[in-house]
Amino acid sequence: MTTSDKQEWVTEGLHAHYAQRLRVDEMLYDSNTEHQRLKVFQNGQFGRILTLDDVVQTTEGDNFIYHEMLTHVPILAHGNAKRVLIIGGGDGGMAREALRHTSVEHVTMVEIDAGVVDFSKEYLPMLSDGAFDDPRLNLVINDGALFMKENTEKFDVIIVDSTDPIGPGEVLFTDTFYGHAARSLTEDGIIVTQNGVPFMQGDELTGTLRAFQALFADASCYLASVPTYAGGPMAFGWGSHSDKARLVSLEDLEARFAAAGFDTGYYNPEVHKAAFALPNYVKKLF
Ligand code: AG3
Repeated sequence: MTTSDKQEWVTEGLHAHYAQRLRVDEMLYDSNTEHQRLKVFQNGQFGRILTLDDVVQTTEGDNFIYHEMLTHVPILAHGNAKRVLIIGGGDGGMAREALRHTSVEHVTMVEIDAGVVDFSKEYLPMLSDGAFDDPRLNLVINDGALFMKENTEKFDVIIVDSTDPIGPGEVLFTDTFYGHAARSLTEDGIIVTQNGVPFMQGDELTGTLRAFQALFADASCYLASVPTYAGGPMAFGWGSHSDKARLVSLEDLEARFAAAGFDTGYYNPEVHKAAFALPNYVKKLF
């Protein structure tokens, strides 16, 4: 057999009329967990890739964009975030970025699938990069919606690092879940959510932001392009009981980022401010 005969690809099954295909240089893991079909494979462009039900969740190469934008934007906009809640995020990338802030005292991470955490530790250790060993991290294996419903703690920042609203992730897009989350935020707290690529999945953003408009004084979204979430920039939902954090000045962000004292691959205060500039096709979705 020649090499080309052996070429193997993963075709993403997320959209009805469009697909991306990723070359599998080596399949490292392929099995069913209790909740989902999980694959980890090596790709020449993106490094290690994690898929759930053949939808790309994260890659070694481009995860920094997604994880930095869902952590540093709300944490630095808040300015004094001590308690952070991550819903989902079993690969540990979100915890890694949240814990870079020495001002963050406590991160609770609620992941439904213990299998994702175990396999990520083994096959994607660069994703968590030690986060699972940080004493400030409290890892809870539970259904995020159930956790949120029963939660009595208040958080400064809530990050919903979900899959798309198919399968186990669906409950994380409901009004009920967002209602419980709104009640779990401090007065100046912020919730951010992953809302897919609005050009391809406009309903995802519309659904979340309609719910946010009913629950929060400030409901908006911001954008970043993540290469493996193909189809244009991805949208992140933003909800807060006050617009103070969203309207933070560039000067304040610069001072806070300098004080935070760590380096990033994507985030900087100018990108932070610019991410809230929305093209009309996105504005029209909510
Ligand atoms: N969670 C977001 C996956 C979104 C995939 N959606 C898409 N391609 N439109 C990623 C988890 C990383 N911690």
